Amino acid sequence: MTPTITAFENSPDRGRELARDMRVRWAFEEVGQRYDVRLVSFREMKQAAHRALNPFGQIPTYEEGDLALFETGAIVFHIAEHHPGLLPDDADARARAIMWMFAALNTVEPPIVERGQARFAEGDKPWYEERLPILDDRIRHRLNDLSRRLGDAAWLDGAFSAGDLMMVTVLRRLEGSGLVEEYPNLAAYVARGEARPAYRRAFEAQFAVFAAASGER
Ligand SMILES: N[C@@H](CCC(=O)N[C@@H](CS)C(=O)NCC(=O)O)C(=O)O
Repeated sequence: MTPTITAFENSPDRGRELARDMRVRWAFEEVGQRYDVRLVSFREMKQAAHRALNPFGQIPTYEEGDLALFETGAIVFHIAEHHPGLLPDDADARARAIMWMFAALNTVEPPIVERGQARFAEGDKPWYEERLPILDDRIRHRLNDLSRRLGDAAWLDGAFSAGDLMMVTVLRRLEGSGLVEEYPNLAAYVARGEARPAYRRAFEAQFAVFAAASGER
């Protein structure tokens, strides 16, 4: 059965690969699983039919037969568990790849989300300019440690895994901030992720939705 995910009908990021359906699309592309996409408007996302899939009224969601999932961590993990290619066979390496998925979502993403939300909700407030360096330093705190751990390695723990997929998409949310560029090994890590053919295919599919909605190419 072909799974169906939801995505923004008109993404506020203007097709810059930041909407979180990108993670799920990328995972599907890495494992070679076809998928369908149902586009939803902001209004639809907040209505009962969508909230039955995701009580928080967000995208993406995942449906396959009787199974409905929300949270990109859960969705990517589900895809990785059911297809070869995103989690190592060795039990310990597999546990570490899963650990990196959690690290991306629980330890690295929160300060990045806080920065984005501050710009959205407080960008026009007098304190915003003063607050921004504090938020940036919180992110640097995480990036310092991540950069040190990654060192010269291509990926976080041996071969590319769902942990890298999640970490790259989390770091991409810093696009335009200049923060990742302060760490050449992290910038190269993100670029390596973006250069993967599966990433490119996922991006093209996601961008096509934005281009069709906006008339851009
Ligand atoms: N923790 C959730 C976050 C989902 C999320 O924030 N989705 C955004 C799009 S990238 C959204 O739906 N935003 C609209 C809203 O929250 O109203 C996940 O990883 O799936």
